Amino acid sequence: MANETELAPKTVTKPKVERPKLYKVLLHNDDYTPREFVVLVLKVVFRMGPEASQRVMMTAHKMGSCVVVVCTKDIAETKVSEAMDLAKEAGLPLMFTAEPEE
Ligand code: TYC
Repeated sequence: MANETELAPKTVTKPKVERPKLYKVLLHNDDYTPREFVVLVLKVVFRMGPEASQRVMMTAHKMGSCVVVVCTKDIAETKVSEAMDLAKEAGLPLMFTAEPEE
């Protein structure tokens, strides 16, 4: 005869998985960077398609800034420095920043 006694664990541990804090990458408008250069950076660094990069560039142009992507702190900071490096190399004042999402 099989033993039907259920062996229940004395304690049940709830898995505590911390969600990583998310950061948004912002694109800032300026008066000097050509629109085509902004679109190029969005395509190359953020792997955005032609329509999305055009839309994000135009939003920053009209509103002053635009969220490009929301991701982990690590990725956000890497993307910002890659984008800023391209701008610096080209001698343009184009600005990207990363900040924690509320
Ligand atoms: N305002 C720039 C121009 O008129 C274009 C531009 C758009 C620059 C978006 C930065 O984030 C930016 N040439």
